[in-house]
Amino acid sequence: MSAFSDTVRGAVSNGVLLIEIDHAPVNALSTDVRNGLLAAIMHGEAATDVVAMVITGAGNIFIGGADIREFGAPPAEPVLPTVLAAIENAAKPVVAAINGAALGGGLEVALAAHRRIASPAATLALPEVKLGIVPGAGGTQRLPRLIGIPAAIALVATGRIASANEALKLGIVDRIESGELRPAAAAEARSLVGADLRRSGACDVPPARAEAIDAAASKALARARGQNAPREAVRLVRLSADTPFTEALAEERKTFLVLRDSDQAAALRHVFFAERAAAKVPGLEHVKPRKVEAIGVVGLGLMGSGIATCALDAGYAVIGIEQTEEAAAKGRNRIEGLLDRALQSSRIDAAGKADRLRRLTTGAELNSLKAADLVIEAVFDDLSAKTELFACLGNVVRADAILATNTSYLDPDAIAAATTRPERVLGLHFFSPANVMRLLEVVRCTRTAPDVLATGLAVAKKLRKLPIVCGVTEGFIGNRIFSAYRREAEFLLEDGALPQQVDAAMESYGFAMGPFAVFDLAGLEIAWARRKRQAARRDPNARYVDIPDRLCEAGRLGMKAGRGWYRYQDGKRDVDPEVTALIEQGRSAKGLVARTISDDEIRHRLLAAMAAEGAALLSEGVAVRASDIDLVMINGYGFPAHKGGPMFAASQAKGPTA
Ligand code: T1G
Repeated sequence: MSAFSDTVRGAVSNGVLLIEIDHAPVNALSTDVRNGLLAAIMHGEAATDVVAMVITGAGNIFIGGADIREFGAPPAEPVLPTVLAAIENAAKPVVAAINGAALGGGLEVALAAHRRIASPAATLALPEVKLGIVPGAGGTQRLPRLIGIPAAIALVATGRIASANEALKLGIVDRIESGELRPAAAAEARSLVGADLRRSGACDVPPARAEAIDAAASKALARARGQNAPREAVRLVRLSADTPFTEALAEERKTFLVLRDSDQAAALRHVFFAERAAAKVPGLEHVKPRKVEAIGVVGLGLMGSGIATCALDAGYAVIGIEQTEEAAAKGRNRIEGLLDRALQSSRIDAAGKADRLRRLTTGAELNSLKAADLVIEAVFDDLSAKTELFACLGNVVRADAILATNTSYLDPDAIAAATTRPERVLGLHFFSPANVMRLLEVVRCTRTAPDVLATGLAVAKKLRKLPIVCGVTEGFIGNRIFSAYRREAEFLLEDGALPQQVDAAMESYGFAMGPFAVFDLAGLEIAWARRKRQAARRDPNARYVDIPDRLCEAGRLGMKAGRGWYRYQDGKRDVDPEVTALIEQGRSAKGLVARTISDDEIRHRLLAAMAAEGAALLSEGVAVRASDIDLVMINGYGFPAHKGGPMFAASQAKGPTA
């Protein structure tokens, strides 16, 4: 193979130039790749022994997109649009052999080719909006020309990944090749020699009814709360209906460059790399995880049945245990219910459900956990119940089996101490619903052995969770920061704000729900019980707001009770003057006079409170890095991803928060 650059090489066989991009780990379109690709196309166009070309990727990825690491600097020549114009306008046929993920600029390369053949495992997407940008090399103009505007909006404005089959149905790819992809693509390219080549940019946009376009747009933007990129993506795709291709390309490029340098894009890039960094835990680089094939779940209530379901989804054998056979049967029904819901929404098929149920055993026989490599307890969050259980488990499970607790607030070291081998205990703190929420706090107890922690991380990855390692502290990372958020929100009430004002300020910042609405959703009784538990050891000099206690004493326990910080009727949330009165009574009882508090101050104080608690977690060594804290708050507590998380936001803050 001859080299067109350090990362692009090619070879001619039977008149077809096969161009291979080999830029580990994901064949990203770095400057060197763009240089090599352009050189290869120009060589192919000029070479007399070349009649057609095929572009493909080394390994099992086609092209992972533009090189995100280059986003900090101005784009270097040749920019991707230049390379794609050379591909699209080539006189000789160019076929894209999509051997794996074709994402962002990678799919744009394929769209510029004259034909696309995919392997069955290929995945295709324009995920740019997840990075706060829009496609910058024709994706918003070539895609609608192939699949129509509504379908293009559904993909570009959400960044959703399409499978090879779906891409074939939509018309993104022309064929799926389950045999040898490269020779098939070469044959396809040869078959196009002399034919009228289909250049996506020159295709007419298939007609679509205005209502269909509007429906696709509002559906795609429903969850885009405060994010600019999805809205811009819709605008650009709509443009393809009536704007000449070249003009629309220029508008797309301009928009891409503006968004690329925006705060939202910087925040989402931070999140992208934070997710990659989170899996790298200092000290575990060379530690081999233990083999886990069978997982035991003790307690099949709301959390336990969710945990069991996501373990089944990941391919594990699951042993579900309850105190009685009757309770175990109820637990099994819950799991079957979750699988039925997945079946109804086509996330699994009937065979998938049957396979999962085949791998599930349930009962009240603790001894059946002898077969488990890992046992996760999800029983009621009570210390004596958990220590008693762990003492039993320690005598039942194999010596090399790992024990995990799903506690949210209790001390996992105290739970571990109930077993004879605390080194094999760790915390696996799932978030509800456990089969849906990506976040998983992997708690390293004081005695947790390195390979036990490494196993926890490996299992989390297989469960398709986002594992964040944290040390032992009350509430771990998420709940500890959430407590600081709650505390400051309550201070704001005493100082002069009202729940609806605080919530509106945080919702305009980007949270789907403000703090008081979230407290009501979760129920006020849990925090109330914890405040009562902590009362005896609370620092008398520390500021304490007792208004929430008054609410709970008045039976206002939250949404489930029909009233909390708000009142709820027919699912609707309303301000309740009774709460305003309770807050005013709380202030006057302390001789406090309310003052006007701006929305800026509210946002500033709540974000600062979260960042300060995050800084404490870092200095205590509970969190490994600041970006882990950002990921916890984004994936577990609704912090808007396009703000980057509390630690990132604090690092960007230039005064009152917009
Ligand atoms: N650029 C630079 N580095 C990248 C990268 C990229 N596009 N994608 C991944 N990496 C790094 C990542 O940081 C990690 O590094 C390593 O590769 C493995 O990644 C013009 C402007 C491709 C599905 O949004 O979704 O194109 O931590 O752990 O699980 O319109 O990576 O080892 O040092 O994720 O096998 C659009 C992003 C860009 C796709 C592979 N593309 N990547 O998943 O590996 S914008 C994307 C992914 C664009 C154009 C616009 C995934 C993957 P390190 P990994 P993986």
